[in-house]
Amino acid sequence: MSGELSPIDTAKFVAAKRAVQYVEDGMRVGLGTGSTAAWMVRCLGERVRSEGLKITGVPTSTRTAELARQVGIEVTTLDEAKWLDLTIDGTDEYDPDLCLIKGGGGAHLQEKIVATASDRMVVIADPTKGVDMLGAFPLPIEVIPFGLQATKGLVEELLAAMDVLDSKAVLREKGGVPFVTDEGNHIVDLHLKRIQDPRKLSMVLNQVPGVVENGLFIDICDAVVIGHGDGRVEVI
Ligand code: ABF
Repeated sequence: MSGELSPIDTAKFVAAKRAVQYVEDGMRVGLGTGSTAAWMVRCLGERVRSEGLKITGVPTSTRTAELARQVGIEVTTLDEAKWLDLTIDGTDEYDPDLCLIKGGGGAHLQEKIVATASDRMVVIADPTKGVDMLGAFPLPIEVIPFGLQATKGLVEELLAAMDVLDSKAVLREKGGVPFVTDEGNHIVDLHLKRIQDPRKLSMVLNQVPGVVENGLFIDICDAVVIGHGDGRVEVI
């Protein structure tokens, strides 16, 4: 299959194919969201079909749930599963400490809940996601609709107080209207360029009333499987 794919899709495919090898019979698996995670769901479905692998999947978005059902993966809820053996998900950025920025797809709240309710989290990525310091990718925060503009203003004041210079908070839109998450909330993207202390920023952002969750994943990711366009795979 990888012969017909573009280099970037080959990278995503080989990372996904390698990561699903961590899945064992009987596992409860968190299924991530995004194009790389979609390759993982397809590869996992192939293992279910060809090996009779018996797993249950907990999706992190409605689109992942639909794809999982299409490829024959038994889908359940996190409440049904109670706890997960492994979560495999994509990312927007990873740094040398395996801290992540996620949420480009608008699903980071469910992704963080599922990932933290798992014994292990494995991230799959192409090399473009690797950075020396997080922040080039805008950091998504999920915000409830009530008082949205006030919350956005509070976040801007917080960033200024933290000397996060020339930062910008932008309400994410889709089709000219505010983007709506699976939970009916909105996303504000924080354009920060470089995040000196992601651990501290993650803690203080979630203290702002109205902020539900931010896209910084700190001490959650256990390994990153990096796929390359020439078919090589490395694990860090
Ligand atoms: C998802 O993977 C999101 O958190 C993140 O935005 C996305 C990356 O998407 P892709 O794999 O398409 O680059 O988990």
